[in-house]
Formats: sequence, C-alpha cells, structure tokens
Amino acid sequence: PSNHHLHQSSATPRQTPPRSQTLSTRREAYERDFPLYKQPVEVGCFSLDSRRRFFNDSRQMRYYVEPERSPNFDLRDGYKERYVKRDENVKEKLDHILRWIIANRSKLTSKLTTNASCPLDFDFVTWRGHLTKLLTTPYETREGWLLAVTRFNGTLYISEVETEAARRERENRPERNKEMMYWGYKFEQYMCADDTNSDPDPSGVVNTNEAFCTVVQTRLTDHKLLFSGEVDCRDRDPGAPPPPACYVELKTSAEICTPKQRSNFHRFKLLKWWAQSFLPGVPRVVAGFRDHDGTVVSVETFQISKISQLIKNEYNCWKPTVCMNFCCDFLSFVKREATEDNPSVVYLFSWEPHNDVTYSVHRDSRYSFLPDWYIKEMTR
Ligand code: 0WD
Ligand code: CA
Repeated sequence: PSNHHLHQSSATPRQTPPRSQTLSTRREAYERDFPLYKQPVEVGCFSLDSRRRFFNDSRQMRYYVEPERSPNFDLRDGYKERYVKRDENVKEKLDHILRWIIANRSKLTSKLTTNASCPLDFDFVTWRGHLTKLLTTPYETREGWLLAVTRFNGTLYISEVETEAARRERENRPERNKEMMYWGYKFEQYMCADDTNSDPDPSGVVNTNEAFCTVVQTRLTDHKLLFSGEVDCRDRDPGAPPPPACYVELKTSAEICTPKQRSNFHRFKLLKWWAQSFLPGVPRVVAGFRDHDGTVVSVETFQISKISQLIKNEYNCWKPTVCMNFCCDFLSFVKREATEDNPSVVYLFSWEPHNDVTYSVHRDSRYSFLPDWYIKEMTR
C-alpha cells in the first residue's frame, strides 16, 4: 500500500495554496459560519431481529413511555441471566444499509429511470455513527479512527475499520465496563414498550441483536448524504410529528454531584449526544442519571436544539459549527482524493489525536467491503 502523508510538492502555480494530501483537524481551522445542513428526511427504515436478520420494515420499533421523575430503576437486574449480547467479532460493515438500498432502489432513483444501472443520486452512503465520529474529531483527544472509502458508480461508501487500539480495548474490557454497557440497554427496556398501548416489560430478555434503524437523506453544503442510524424509540402519541421528529434517543450517565462533574458532562458527554442526534434530526435525548450501583436516580430530557445554549457558559467548550465544518471539509477531501471508481479499491483514511488526517490506497485487500451481491445487483 502506498502512503500519502506528504504534502504535494513544487509544481503548484503561485498564488494558489498548495493542495495538501492531509487534512488538519485543528479547531481554529473550522471556526466559520455554520454550513448549510438540510433538514434530514426519513426515506425508509429497517429492523434487525433477535438473530440479527434484516427486515425491510419497522417491526422492531419501540414506543417511549414517560417514567416517574426518579424511578429507581435497577439497571443491574438481569445482567448475565437475561442478557443476549450481539457478537462483536462479526463485522457487518455497510451490509444492512446496502440490503436496504437494493430493497428500495425504485424509491431512490427518479420514477422515469428505475433501471438498475442508473447510478444512485447520493455522494455518500454510510452509518450515522461514522459521521458522529467525524463531527467530534476536532475535540477528540483519546481515540483515533480508520474509515475505509470506496467509490462505486460515482457514490462514495464510507465504512469504519476497527483500529488496533479499539480491538485491544474491546478484548481487554474490564468486567465492570461490560456490566455498565448492559446498563444502557437495560434502561431502554425500562423506558420502551413494544406497542403503543402496552407497558415496558423489565422481566424480559435484553437482546442487543435487535435494532430499529432509520434511513435518512440530507445535504451538507454540496454533499448529498444517505445514512442510517439506530433509533431507540418514538413518541407513542398518534398526534406526534412524523419521523424523525417523533424519535427519542435514550442515554444513561453517571449522576452529577459536583461542579467539575457538571462541566465534564457539558464538555464531553453533551458533545457526543448532540452530534449523534443532530445528524438524523432526532429532537430529544432522555437521560437516566444513575449512581455507582446502577440505580437510576433521575431522568431528564434534553432538547437537541437547546444544547448549544446550555454549554455556552462553559470555558473552552465545543462548538457545533466547528464539528459541522470539519465534517464538510473531510467529505470534500474524500471527494477530491478518492477518484478511482472501482469497488475493489479502498482509500483508507486514518486519524490519530493531535495529528492530521492521512490516507493510503489499497487494491483487492482485506479492507474491501462492498460485497459481490451488491456490486452485481447494482451493475445489472
Ligand atoms: O462500526 C459501527 N458503528 C458499525 C455499526 C459497523 C457495522 C454495523 N453497525 C450498525 C449496526 O447494524 C447497528 O444496528 O450499527 C448500528 C447502529 O448504527 P449507528 O446508529 O450508526 O451507530 P451509533 O450512532 O454509533 O450507535 C447507536 C446505537 C448505540 O446506542 P448508544 O446510545 O450507545 O449510542 O447503536 C448501538 C448502540 O446501542 N451500536 C451498535 N449496534 C451494533 N453494532 C454498534 C455496532 N457496532 N455501535 C453502536
Ligand atoms: Ca441510546
């Protein structure tokens, strides 16, 4: 694999700034007006069942049930006995989204051109979670990332590759962390019902294979995006607005007891929560604050549109405009550099904290991620 972390040399004409094959992640470089981000529109959804099978429908949708203010949920209940954990060694890459695209091809291309050889009208296809990582990059000091990009029929597909550091962390996860990961899913079970009229059932099994995902389209400046993200639940009121405005994101977090803890919550946690829900247009996060023993001591709703106000008094805090401008410039960088249209070529974009983004190019390597069934279906 050829590495490209050197700045392009000499031959650039005077006046034009040299085009770099790296991208800065310094915050100061992205402090400008907020870029155009179109209201995300849901174009479909899909479900993954308890065995991780794909369905082109909303069968895994759950409904938000308002709890008491301090419900005393025991998040440790059922850990081990009533817990089925998704196999994290299975790397699904973009497969579920690609399945969804094939199943909904006619909805995506204009009605006059529904033939399979018509290119997709999107610049980028990816998971929402990958975009969240991009949004938070200028403020991230701990974890780097690897994003594999393939250009195919003019569309750029972005799929994450687990870093060596992330794999080591995952394989050496302390038992306490494993239990705390369960707490997040257990909280969902206390807060969600399977039907509009039923109650949550905390006696059931927590199975993290199950998922309901929304598929949204939007535009960030001149980048047309199609991405999917997992949604925890929706407002059960039949008069609620249509998706994604009726969706609710659920989170757990340690209870806040000191000013230092409050400041850290604003500076680090709210950044991640804002980025994740802002992208698909999910308007609110409902947070369960828990003590060290996994008891939820309070529940609070955060409106995504109010988070930037909430953090403004924090010294040296994150800014939404920096997040969005960095993401936008990264996508422009990818468009400019990932030029060869070939499903077996991967441009591997790589970033480590305190460094620029770099990339390398790989042909027919272990990084190739577009499956043959997708390539076949889309070139038919
Ligand atoms: O590398 C990844 N993030 C991959 C994600 C690789 C391959 C697949 N996926 C997919 C799965 O199909 C899953 O259903 O991730 C989906 C969720 O995608 P997303 O919404 O883009 O991911 P993200 O926003 O990071 O996470 C949303 C929720 C998480 O909830 P919290 O409240 O903790 O943010 O999805 C869950 C988790 O519950 N989740 C995952 N589920 C399956 N596989 C994964 C994952 N790798 N990461 C987070
Ligand atoms: Ca959640």
